[in-house]
Amino acid sequence: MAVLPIIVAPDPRLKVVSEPVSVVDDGIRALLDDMLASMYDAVGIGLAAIQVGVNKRIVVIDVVNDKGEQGNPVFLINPEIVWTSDDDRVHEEGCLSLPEHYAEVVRPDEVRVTYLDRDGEAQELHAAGILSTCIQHELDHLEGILFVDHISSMRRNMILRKLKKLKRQNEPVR
Ligand code: GNR
Ligand code: NI
Repeated sequence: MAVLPIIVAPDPRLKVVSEPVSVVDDGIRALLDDMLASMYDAVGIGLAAIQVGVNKRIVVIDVVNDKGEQGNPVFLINPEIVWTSDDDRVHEEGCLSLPEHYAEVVRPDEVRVTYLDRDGEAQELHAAGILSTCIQHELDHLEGILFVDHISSMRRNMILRKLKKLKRQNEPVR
């Protein structure tokens, strides 16, 4: 297993629409394991493959339980939201590609999602609460969308400007 570097915005790679997986093979399973290791290393609850530079429709999620523990990972390949509730929920979101920035985002409260599991078997999942928010956040990544695309352009630009400045400061002097 390898811990892969996570791409930080602004970066054109985060805007790419990811491609469906045609066959769930050992290569995909190795990628899932690397993504999970990378997510735990970065202390996240979800990760989309595009965040480690792979434009495939693959997501790993492990939300914390009421004791703040992880250890129940879900692997979603070619996930599709097939139903959303009429009710919305608001959650303060973060993103490993927007480090140290948070904003409240409104999304449907509950979703049903179909996907292939790590054995390539078709599955369906009903999610509420933080799992629902996280699934929607990750599926956005597969379309090249970040949580800042759901907030005002003023707050989005402020966050992206700060991240851009940090990148500039971290660049070696030539
Ligand atoms: O670690 C993460 N926490 C989080 C909190 C609220 C809503 C969504 C998330 S996902 C995020 C990890 C990440 O960037 N996944 O793409
Ligand atoms: Ni994210």
